[in-house]
Amino acid sequence: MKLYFSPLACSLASRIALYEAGANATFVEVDPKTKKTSDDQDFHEIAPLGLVPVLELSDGQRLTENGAILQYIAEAFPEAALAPLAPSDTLGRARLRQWLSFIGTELHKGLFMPLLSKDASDGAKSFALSKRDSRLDLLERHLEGREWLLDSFSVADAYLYTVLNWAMVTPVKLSQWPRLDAYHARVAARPSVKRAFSEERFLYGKELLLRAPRAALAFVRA
Ligand SMILES: N[C@@H](CCC(=O)N[C@@H](CS)C(=O)NCC(=O)O)C(=O)O
Repeated sequence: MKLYFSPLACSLASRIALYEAGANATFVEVDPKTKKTSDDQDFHEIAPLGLVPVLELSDGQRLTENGAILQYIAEAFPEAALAPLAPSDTLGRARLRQWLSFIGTELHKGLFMPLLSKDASDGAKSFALSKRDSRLDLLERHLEGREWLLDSFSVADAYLYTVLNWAMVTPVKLSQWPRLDAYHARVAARPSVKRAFSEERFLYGKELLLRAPRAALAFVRA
């Protein structure tokens, strides 16, 4: 398998899932600005919208959309137990999809994307911010007495961890939601997550150094 990714973007969730699964995977970096890949392809030829992640399978077929890729990895490596998979567990399987949809729509695109985008207007940013408390309050309530979104660690946790990382560069202060903050730290402590994060943080810092050396210095110090 080959994962097309950009450092610290939502594709980090797929990298975490691949590490958790022990998958034999390679990784191709996509420059989000030029859309060139680290193996010198035009990423638009691979993904028409130019969005990571893309997972390329051994027969060359490609999958897009984080939610679909994460479920694919969980199903391709059942021994890693990254999702409820039993055919009889209809509700468990639906709960996984529920959380993946919530993270993808309410958090990734609804809350964080406008806050992170240089192109979003102030109006778009404040509209997104108006959704912050209700969405994070919901997670805070859900995490009462729970370690993970489902009964055990799943690909949904990899995705939620990834979008919560973006809080540090937005007006979302996780310390206001103590259970969510502790949950974020709990996911961050998993060996697969530590490895994925430190690899991508390094690549992100490298990119930043080329483009904005001052910002890179601040990033390294943070
Ligand atoms: N619907 C897609 C969205 C993916 C997405 O937004 N990817 C971002 C990184 S988090 C991206 O590639 N952005 C580059 C761009 O907007 O040009 C999914 O869920 O996979």
